[in-house]
Amino acid sequence: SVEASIPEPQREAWTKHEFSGFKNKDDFEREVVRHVETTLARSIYNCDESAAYSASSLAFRDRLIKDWNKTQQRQTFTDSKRVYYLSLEFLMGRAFDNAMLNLGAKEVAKEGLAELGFRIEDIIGQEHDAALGNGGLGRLAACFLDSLATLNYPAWGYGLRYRYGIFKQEIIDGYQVEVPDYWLDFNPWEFPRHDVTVEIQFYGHVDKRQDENGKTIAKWEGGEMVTAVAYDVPTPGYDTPSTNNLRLWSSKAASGEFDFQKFNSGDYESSVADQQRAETISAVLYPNDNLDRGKELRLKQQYFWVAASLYDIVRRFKKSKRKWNEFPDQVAIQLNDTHPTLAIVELQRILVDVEGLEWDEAWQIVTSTFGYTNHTVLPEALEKWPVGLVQHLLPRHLQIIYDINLFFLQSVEKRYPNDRDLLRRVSIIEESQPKMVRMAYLAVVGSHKVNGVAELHSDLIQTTIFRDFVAIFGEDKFTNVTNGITPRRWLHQANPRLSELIASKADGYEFLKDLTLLNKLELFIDDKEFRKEWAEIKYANKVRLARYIKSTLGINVNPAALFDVQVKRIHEYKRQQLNIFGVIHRYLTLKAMSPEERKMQQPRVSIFGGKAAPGYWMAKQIIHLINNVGALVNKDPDIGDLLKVIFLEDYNVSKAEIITPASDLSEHISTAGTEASGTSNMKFVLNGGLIIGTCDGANIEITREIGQENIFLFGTLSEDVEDLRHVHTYGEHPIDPNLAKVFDAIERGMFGEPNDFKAMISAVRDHGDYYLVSDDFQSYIDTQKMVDEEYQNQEEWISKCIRSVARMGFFSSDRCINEYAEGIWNIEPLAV
Ligand code: F58
Repeated sequence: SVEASIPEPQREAWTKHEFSGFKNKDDFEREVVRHVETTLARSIYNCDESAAYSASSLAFRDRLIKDWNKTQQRQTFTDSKRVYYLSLEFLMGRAFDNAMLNLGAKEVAKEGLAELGFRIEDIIGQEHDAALGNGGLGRLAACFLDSLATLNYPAWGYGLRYRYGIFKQEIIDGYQVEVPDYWLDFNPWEFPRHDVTVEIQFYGHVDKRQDENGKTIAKWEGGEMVTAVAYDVPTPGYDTPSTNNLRLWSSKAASGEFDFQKFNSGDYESSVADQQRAETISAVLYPNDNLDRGKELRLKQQYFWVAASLYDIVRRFKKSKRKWNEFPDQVAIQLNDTHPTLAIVELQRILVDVEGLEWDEAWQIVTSTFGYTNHTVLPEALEKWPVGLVQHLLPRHLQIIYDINLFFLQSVEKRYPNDRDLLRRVSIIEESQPKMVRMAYLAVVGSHKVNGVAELHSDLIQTTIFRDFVAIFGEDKFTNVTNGITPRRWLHQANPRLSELIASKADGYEFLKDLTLLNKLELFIDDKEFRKEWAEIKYANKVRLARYIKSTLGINVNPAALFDVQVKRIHEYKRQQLNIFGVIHRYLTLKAMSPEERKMQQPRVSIFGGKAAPGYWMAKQIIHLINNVGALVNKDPDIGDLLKVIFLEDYNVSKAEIITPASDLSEHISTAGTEASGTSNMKFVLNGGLIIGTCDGANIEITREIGQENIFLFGTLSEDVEDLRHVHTYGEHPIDPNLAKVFDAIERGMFGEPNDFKAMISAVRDHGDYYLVSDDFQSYIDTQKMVDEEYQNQEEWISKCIRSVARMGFFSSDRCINEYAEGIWNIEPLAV
């Protein structure tokens, strides 16, 4: 047992005084008061909500770390295989509510806080989101951590501890303005490990020599050192003591780097500058989604994080005193997109240069260790780095990349002699001006499994960007793992009343651990009382969102109207422009009606939210147009409650928890073939909303699961997209007549200065309509019309919602993690 490892003379003292956290309301209150008085040095007289939040979360943190310790000890003791999830982004959102629910202690905390004079909702509202991610990819990593712990898998996440997460969005005069998100003022959820550090090297040169046996030895020398410091964030599972670790690295000047010489001679500025340069590495999250911009600092971030994580993983492995060839039996590493691809090169470097293994043996270990998940086929998002930049920053790594490429191309040449074009196509080095390292190819070559994130997407990568690699490595290397979401946060936490209602029909809360149990709801679809409660909960969630809209924007929306929501990053491929053009079309149609006709129409609130990358001008214009449309429509007396257009500022995880349960309809309308999966589509359906969407990403599997009668699909199919684009470029393509009317209204200045929206219109009319907005417009508005009609029949609508929820079991991130564990990582759960 773990305890037996404590030496006999000390065992009693250690075990007797073991901290066990709070067990009941009284204990909890005592812990809160203790933290208020000692950790925060305050008292009842100046304990405001912020202090109460700090103290309560510290009380929970203490409990988490207890379970964390147990989990880690057990993993070390059983020497079990672990998976390491490498992700540059973890979009965690708030931790307090989640910790309370996962530990099953929310009631205790609620009552305790009430006795201390606080409402738990107000305390939860004090927490700043941990927003270390851009969108879907980062949130997926967070859902995975929740599932890994819940399912008792031995797993660690590795990421960067950005001082600034994704920027805060303000809307000023209808435009997005970015404000820095400094979130670390007070963060009770992390444990700084000032003793866990790694020295990371950059720049310098490589010295190649022969040793006494004639073997070439490469030495990477000189350059600059930066220190990585570990910060640990315990991540609890639901209804299990299993608590995994998320280790985030922070950069600081290497010890000795702070130049005392300069400091003593009075050159404070340059000695401080060195320090700041080191700290810059982990300072900010790059705010682009689905766009790769080759900035040196970004490459520095990647190597810094990858090198620190691998050092840590290898250090842990070496403690076990096993042979190197057992490494893949102990360690699985998953690359969340290509951002950590340098890990492949770094592990090869450690094994060959530092540990002295032969190249082939090392490469065998490396390729058995890594798995790579692809999240996009958009060409502009595929990572490439200029060879010159890699050479400068990581000279040894570039040599290794060239060797990996050489051996790979030799093996291809052997199987396909004289196919020079194939070699050019699959080379890790693109022979362009300047030459580029293709990170996705490196990731494919260096991993044993490559997966896409939804069926359509996995098929597409195998037939487009990785087609040649499928031929070379065989189909078995490529697989699909459809994304999922954690029902703990996205149902139980975001929609507690619905979760409770479901529990009352599904024999308790077991469905939160086995989401397929939702199918028990099918039995109650016709149960009058149940349907009534269901409808009441949806209405209450809409009232909550309406209040939020009122308090932030001062606009009254009618909770009885159909709430139509599109919240996600703003991007042309996600087609918020199609949505807002549709809204304008609706407005023009309503305006043209007589008052009697208008009375027959279904009232609607169109709700948008999402951030545009700061450098993405077109996305910012889309936000501007949405706001200008809202400004006109929302105060038009002819229209009243028939149509409201809302842009919610600063969409993030905690706001998603309010918005998602309040939708009747949500929009997932990307051009077919562009959205790898989407995950908010799953969240909305799980919360009893229907969706309007294209045949893209996970929408297709959602349709398969819930039935096509329960989803509003429209638009071009992915297999027809390329042909249409071809026609746009080389043939005639008249604009859809209804869309032409919308453009006309914009150009007449109905929504402000028409010049502002010229580029948006031109993209469709004059520049080939790459995203097929005009092609899909008529089917989009026809489908929206069907939505209006079907919504009028509330009984039928509610049936569809319930039936959909009942069939959503497949989309739990637990199912998804089990697939990775079995098909890619080969790891087993380890109960604590
Ligand atoms: C998203 N990618 C996909 N990338 O767009 C979405 O379809 C999918 O559901 C999700 O991943 C999870 O698989 C995404 O969010 C980014 O934000 C990257 C950030 C770093 C730069 C490149 C894009």
